[in-house]
Amino acid sequence: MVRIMAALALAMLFAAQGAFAEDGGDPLAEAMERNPERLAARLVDLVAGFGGPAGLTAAGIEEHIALERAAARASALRRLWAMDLDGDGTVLRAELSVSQRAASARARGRMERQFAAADLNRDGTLDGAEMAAEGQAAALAALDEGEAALLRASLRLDGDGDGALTAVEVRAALARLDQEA
Ligand SMILES: [Ca+2]
Ligand SMILES: [Ca+2]
Ligand SMILES: [Ca+2]
Repeated sequence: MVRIMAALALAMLFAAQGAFAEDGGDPLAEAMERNPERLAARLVDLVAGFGGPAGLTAAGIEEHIALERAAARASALRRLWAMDLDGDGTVLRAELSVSQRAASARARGRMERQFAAADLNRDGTLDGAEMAAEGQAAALAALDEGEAALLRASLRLDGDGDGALTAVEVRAALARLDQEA
């Protein structure tokens, strides 16, 4: 019974991988093919920045994704909150106007655009939920799901299978690619 379950689990895993490949959705293979040098530089930087003593683990990759997104979210929210002149958690069009008067000509247009994009229900006010949504959109624009999938998939280059990716393993994977080409 246990063996049947195991065989079933394996079959399901391969079926899932097959479906994944048919989508053309192997972000790692695509990135390696497109620009191997750039991918290697990116991954080696990531290993250096977020890797532990053994290398870059799945947890380290998630930390990197979360930090990148949080930084983008924070700067988007900071821009919006800077316009909340009375600090009540909403930005009225009147507050936008005062903020725009204090800004450079170039910034005025950008503020207008950001305000319009964030005002989802088009009532001329940004409420807390709209600002949070804008922050989340900025976070995903900084590091989208495709990029996150690529970074997560990079653990497949973990040559010794210890769950941690090292710079040596990244370079070895690219060297293998060179030999195959
Ligand atoms: Ca306000
Ligand atoms: Ca609104
Ligand atoms: Ca390893």
